[in-house]
Amino acid sequence: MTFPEDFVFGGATAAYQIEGAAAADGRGLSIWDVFSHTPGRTVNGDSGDVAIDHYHRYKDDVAIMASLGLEAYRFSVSWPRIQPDGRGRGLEAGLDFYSRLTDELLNADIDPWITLYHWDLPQALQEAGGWPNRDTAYRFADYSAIVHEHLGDRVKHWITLNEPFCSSLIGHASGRHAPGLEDPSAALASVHHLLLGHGLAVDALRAQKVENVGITLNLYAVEPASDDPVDTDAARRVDGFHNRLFLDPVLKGRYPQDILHDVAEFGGLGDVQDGDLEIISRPLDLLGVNYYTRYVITGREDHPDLVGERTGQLHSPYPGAAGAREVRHGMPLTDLGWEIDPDGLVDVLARLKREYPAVPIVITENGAAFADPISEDGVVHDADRIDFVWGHLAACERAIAAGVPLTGYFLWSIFDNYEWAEGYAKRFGAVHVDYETQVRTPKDSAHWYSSVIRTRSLEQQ
Ligand code: GBH
Repeated sequence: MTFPEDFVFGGATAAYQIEGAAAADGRGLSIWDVFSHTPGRTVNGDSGDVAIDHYHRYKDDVAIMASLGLEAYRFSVSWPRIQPDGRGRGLEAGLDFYSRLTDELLNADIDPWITLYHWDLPQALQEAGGWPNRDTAYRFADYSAIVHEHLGDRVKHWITLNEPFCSSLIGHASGRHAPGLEDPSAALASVHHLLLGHGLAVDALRAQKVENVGITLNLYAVEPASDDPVDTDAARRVDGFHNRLFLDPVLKGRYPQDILHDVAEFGGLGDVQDGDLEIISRPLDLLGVNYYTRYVITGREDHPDLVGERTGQLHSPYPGAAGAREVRHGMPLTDLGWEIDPDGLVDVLARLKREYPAVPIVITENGAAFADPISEDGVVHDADRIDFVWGHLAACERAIAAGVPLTGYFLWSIFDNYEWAEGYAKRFGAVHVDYETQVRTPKDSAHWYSSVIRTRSLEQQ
């Protein structure tokens, strides 16, 4: 089978993970600057201060993407480059950077896709209460309007939020991401305010005649480890927090009743006002799906195959369901220990088709971290990454054949980059970056992906 002519093959990044230049041109601090500079928060104390210095090397980076034949590039805008304090008029230097990047991409025949928020909230807004404060939603809509005003003439695809699950529940419940809180009520209030911010931003962009706007969610295939009610209830909750708590309000205009019931003890989702869900469920032109793995879930504390501390008791991102834990299900692992399960992607897409109103779906991220040693010949032979992407693109083909309206795939990531709390130790890129010299070297997977794009097919690879 070949991919449809209008299927988009792209690559994705995010501002804080690649740009560096943290103090350049009046950029303000974000919650990730503060978090990464707090001792003990990230592996090796790594921060995005320098990252891959994309802010200064964007022309070289666009040239590399062009040489690989990328059709589209999804990047995020750093809010504190545009509004150092999270409010007020847009900073010229910041807007100019994204304008030059956009032009460079268009000249290279690469379609720019913008994510407005990939986790870097201005620290000044955090100090005013952050996402648990309703006002942040309005600040986000203002900021979104400014960015679209400057780039909307050239950028035709807009994503409001990247993975609100992470910003809310990892940032405020398990505390593994900025702002590093462990406060279930704050986490749940931020779920609602992030989604409200999404809806308000959609309205702001529609007022400017945006052509394509959507949201990106990180969705998982979730299933119970057994038929035991302890496991099925734990899996129901994990599916609720990861998938339905975000899909239902955005696509159906209501929160899932069972999860609302489970979190009532923490004050529910906080201050949900009349009319909010109408705003949150504005019609979208696309749904972005980031898919990485399947979770097989147990509620048994003594399950023999429990996965370490990530979903462990101490740092659970699931308010009221700390006992819900992931178990291994025997699939091969990436170097971050994530199980490789391409069939899970088919399951996620089939579920969207079955249970939600139809909307064009784009895989806005999929990829894998491996150690990626450089071999004697000076290149990275990342056969494991090729296998991973091949498997997931084959899953996309199966989903399309089954009638899922899947219209694109963005590899995470094009370049090695700063993997948040995991620092620089694990590499997601199709292009290797030497963090000492900033030299970029396409890995085998980059050349392979390039030929997939050229032939629009997985055959003969
Ligand atoms: C995406 O997150 C992000 O959008 C992207 O920026 C990131 O680089 C990429 O995937 C690869 O991770 O165990 O609590 O410490 C995917 C969801 C959220 C999965 C954070 C791993 C670790 C959190 N990721 N999570 S924790």
